[in-house]
Amino acid sequence: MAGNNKQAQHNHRKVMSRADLSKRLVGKLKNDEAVIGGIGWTNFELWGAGFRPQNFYMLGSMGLAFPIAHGVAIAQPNRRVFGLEGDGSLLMQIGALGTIASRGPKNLVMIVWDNGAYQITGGQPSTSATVADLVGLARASGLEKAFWADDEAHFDKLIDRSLSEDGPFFIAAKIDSQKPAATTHRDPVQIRERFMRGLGVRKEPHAL
Ligand SMILES: Cc1ncc(C[n+]2csc(CCOP(=O)(O)OP(=O)(O)O)c2C)c(N)n1
Repeated sequence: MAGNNKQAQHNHRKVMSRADLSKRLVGKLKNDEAVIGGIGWTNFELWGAGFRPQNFYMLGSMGLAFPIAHGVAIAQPNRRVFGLEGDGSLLMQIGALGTIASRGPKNLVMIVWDNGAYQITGGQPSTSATVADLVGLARASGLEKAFWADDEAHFDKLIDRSLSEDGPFFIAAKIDSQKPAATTHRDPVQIRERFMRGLGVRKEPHAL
């Protein structure tokens, strides 16, 4: 059956390391690009790839990395803005893709780490483990530049494209369930203040 073939193809994509891909991404950021890290292990791995004042580490709420990144992209159109999200979080807030596509911010790049699970809460399977194709959902929401990363070299190329071409871009990678080595320092006020100063919107000296 065609459906089964499609599912088989979807599930045989190369599984990569989120730690490795997070480091590859951060290593390419040379122009103070903003990065919004979604809840869960996405966030921990972004923290582990090295603190940057242009990073915002989302704590507690699923599915807000892309909406927040969208807002930052609109507010600062000359800055490239990345949103990183887990599959479970994206699936919870899938309508955000259509909103973003209809607005079409050229400087926004969305990246999904798809481990097919709600890993941080115990590894319950998400629908992307079996039937839901996240790139298919993105395309159907109106995002034309939506791609699966076939392997690490392809991921690098897609990031290069997203840094030099108009977006919005949507890049998804199948990743393993390796536990991150680091944990985000949980201080929401400090995270917010550092981010605002990192983006140049808070100028006055602050105690943090
Ligand atoms: C609205 C809401 N429901 C449930 C939770 C509990 N929760 C926190 S993280 C998480 C799983 C996130 O899954 P995913 O985005 O795929 O990231 P992963 O843990 O796999 O890195 C859940 C269920 C929450 N924080 N908010």
